[in-house]
Amino acid sequence: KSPSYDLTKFRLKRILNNNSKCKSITLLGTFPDLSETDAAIVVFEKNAYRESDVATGVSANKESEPEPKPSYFSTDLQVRTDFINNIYASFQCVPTQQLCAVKGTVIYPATDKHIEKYSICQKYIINETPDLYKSVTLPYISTSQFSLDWVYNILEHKQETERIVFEDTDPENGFILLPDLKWDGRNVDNLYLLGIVRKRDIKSLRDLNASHLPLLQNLRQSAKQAIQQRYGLNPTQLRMYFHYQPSFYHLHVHINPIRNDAPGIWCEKSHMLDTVINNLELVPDYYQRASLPFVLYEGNKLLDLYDEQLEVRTVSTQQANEADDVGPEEA
Ligand code: M7G
Repeated sequence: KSPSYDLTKFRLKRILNNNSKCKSITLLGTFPDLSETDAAIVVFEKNAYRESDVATGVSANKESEPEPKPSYFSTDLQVRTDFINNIYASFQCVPTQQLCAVKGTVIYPATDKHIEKYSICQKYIINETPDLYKSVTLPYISTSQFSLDWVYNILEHKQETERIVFEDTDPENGFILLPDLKWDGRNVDNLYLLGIVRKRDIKSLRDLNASHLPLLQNLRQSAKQAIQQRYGLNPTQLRMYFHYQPSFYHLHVHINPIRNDAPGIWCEKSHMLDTVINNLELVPDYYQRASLPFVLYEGNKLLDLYDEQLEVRTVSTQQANEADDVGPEEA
């Protein structure tokens, strides 16, 4: 028998996730009415806009229309002005009640596995100096990293050969261009290609120096040409970038159309190929001298190693507390 929920009786224990992009919040708590101990997960999610709700047709104002459909532009709309500056204006709008509905999802009783699934793991950003790279990151990635067999299979024509879009076999400056695992290969709108260099001794961005400029310039130029010929995409519509840290330590460039939010285009992880080339043109050993920020996830062994050195987790809690301490009355 389904329990009868009274959402207003929900008692919050912890926020599991707060996603500003999806406009959703995931809460862990209890319904003391039903049980003091059984865990409940409540998800609130703002609804996507329906195009029919922004209609401005005259029929809604006609007296002959018995029940006008709810519209944002009805007389019920409450508007508070944030500011008006020259040709720009910002408002807080509260539309008619029917349009304010929020989707609620409840999982009750929730198991530990549900709680894990609905929680985000903590992430931390660290600023990796060249010394930290040598003393912490490099020893770690030298002993513990994902296998590169799939990369070598591509380079040796053992796998995915028929998927190759373009190949330059030059041992120094050559590369293979082919669809990323994430792309279905059909819809050019979400095209996602990888440019994998032939040379095997460049682990990541960190290893790049001015001697690699011919390779990077060749990759940039030839990949753009090949993509224009094959897919009709203008070179100025492409984003080409490296990830730092990558998951796979064999140099490769991610390529996708700028108009599409490809999975994994996080600004904290991406370094544009154009910028990398420019940095190396200006400073030949830029990436051996630069501090490079990167993100560590809870559950990653490298996080434990950095925590021993820099107390990454503790610092972050202190900062959070300091931020919390500055309440509105003290600010
Ligand atoms: P990354 O920057 O090392 O790691 O990129 P990320 O996954 O954190 O972005 C590696 C890229 O290689 C990713 O975009 C993967 O989707 C892609 N990829 C991974 N594997 C195992 C394969 C594969 O077997 N074939 C192809 N074509 N792409 C892969």
